[in-house]
Amino acid sequence: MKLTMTIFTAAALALSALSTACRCAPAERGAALRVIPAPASIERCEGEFTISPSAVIIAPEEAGAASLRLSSLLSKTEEGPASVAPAGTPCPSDSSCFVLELDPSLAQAGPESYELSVSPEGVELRAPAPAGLFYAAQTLRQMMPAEPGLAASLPCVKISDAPRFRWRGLMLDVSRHFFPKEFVFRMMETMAALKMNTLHIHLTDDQGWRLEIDAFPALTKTGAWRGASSPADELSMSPSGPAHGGFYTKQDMREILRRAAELHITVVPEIEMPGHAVAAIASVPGLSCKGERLKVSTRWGVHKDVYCAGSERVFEFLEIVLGEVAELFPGEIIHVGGDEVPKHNWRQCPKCQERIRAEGLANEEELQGWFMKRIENFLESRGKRIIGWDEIVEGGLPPRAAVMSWRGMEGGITAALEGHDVVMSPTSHCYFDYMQAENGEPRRVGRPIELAKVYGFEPVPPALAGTPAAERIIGAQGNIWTEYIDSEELAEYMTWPRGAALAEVAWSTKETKDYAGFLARLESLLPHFDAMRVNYRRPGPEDGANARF
Ligand code: TNX
Repeated sequence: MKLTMTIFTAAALALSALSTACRCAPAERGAALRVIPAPASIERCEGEFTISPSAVIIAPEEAGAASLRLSSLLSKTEEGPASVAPAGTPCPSDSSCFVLELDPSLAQAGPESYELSVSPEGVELRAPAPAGLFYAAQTLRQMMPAEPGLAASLPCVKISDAPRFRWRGLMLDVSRHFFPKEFVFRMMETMAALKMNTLHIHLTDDQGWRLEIDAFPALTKTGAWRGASSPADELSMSPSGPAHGGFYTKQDMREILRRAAELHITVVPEIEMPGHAVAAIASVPGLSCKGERLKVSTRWGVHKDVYCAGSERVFEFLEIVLGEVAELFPGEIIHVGGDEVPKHNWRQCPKCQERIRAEGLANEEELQGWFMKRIENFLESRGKRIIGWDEIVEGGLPPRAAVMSWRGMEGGITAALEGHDVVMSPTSHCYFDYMQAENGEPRRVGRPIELAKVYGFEPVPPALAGTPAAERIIGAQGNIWTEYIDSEELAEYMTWPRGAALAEVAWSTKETKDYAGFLARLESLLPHFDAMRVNYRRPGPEDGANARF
């Protein structure tokens, strides 16, 4: 055994001497690897690496998910997973080896960065943190055939990669239509394959409350269910069809969070306030200005009934709810909504008017600002930060709040100039509930946001480019609102491949962006979607390389 090892080590040394001599050159743009999002830097080297059926993964324990992922990727279905050996194990001579290494000297490029080197004698994945190793494994996955387990060879390359933005998000609206946890797992798997790292889950709205709250069982007993509404036109303001409902128990959410952690995804829960709150108002007495009994809404759009800003009961309620949410979700950020809040009831409400007087506020806009600041204060006491839709800019931003700019880029620009973190998610490029082409789509919702349009999105607006405020733009997000998305199949169809275009917007450098190249690489990604049984819209002639929007 010792002798074999010595011979093997000598052979490996000889090979590594060869590999240093191996010639590498920067990859031509068009000849880039078939990987989405495009890595920051790729060198193509001579030769290839052949994966043997007995591949061994040599990895430190902390690599966890990355090594498991690689092992299931390399496994032949009949043979079970490839073996994983602890760091330092020498590569057996009759195997091909994938060596994963945590290397703190790479820390400067950030925890999600990685280096991947494929040479004839082996594959090396190096990163400063487990997230980087996980992304290196995702890159390898796309370099390999979509069907796992086939004998394969990889072109020799040296990749050095890191994300442009730290928030690479998708928002899933589970209120308008509920999607079970298994669907959330699938969505996160697909996101992770594209190096997206933030799932914003829109848990409450007028049409349904979707998270169990121990202190208020009525929120899900009543608030998670809406009645049947009279059949209406497909795109009417009413959710036509049968009663609808569902919710996540705390246990369900813990499972989602466990999966998310394995996939290096942060889950940002959204608890909407002060508007989009009819499901809560219908479930717990005393939350609205007028105090009348409402039903969980069976119509879409903006509702005039909102939480009463003058009532202490509302803050007691929200603090209990947010306290449970803060305890359940490990991420630092909680989304508190803030969009589309009609001020009509507040104008008529003596308690709201008294609050305006007592707090010395100028008007109802400032009352919303005061509301959000009070909530921020509470959440800060629980170690959390808030993010809200860009309307929260109008009433005066809470000091540490981040902003999600949706009505355009303006709210985001103002917030960034004031020193707040901003996620860009404008309706012009990022609304995945809007249709994907003018013709032939299953639902005609919104104006078309074509694949090329999403790909062309630039999260840093010209007004900020080159200024220190540009650093405040922390990322981009696609939003899957589900008023008209009532099945898992349709949700995936609307999300992919536009989500892949957005993943590239958020990860890749501005300089590597190239729509024609993206389309070519997409051709190799779609079989991976097929293998994962993920539905998507196949790009049509209208999405071709010349498409410009
Ligand atoms: C606006 S985006 C909304 C949502 C709707 C969406 C439909 C935002 C903060 N509010 O409540 O679902 O448009 O596209």
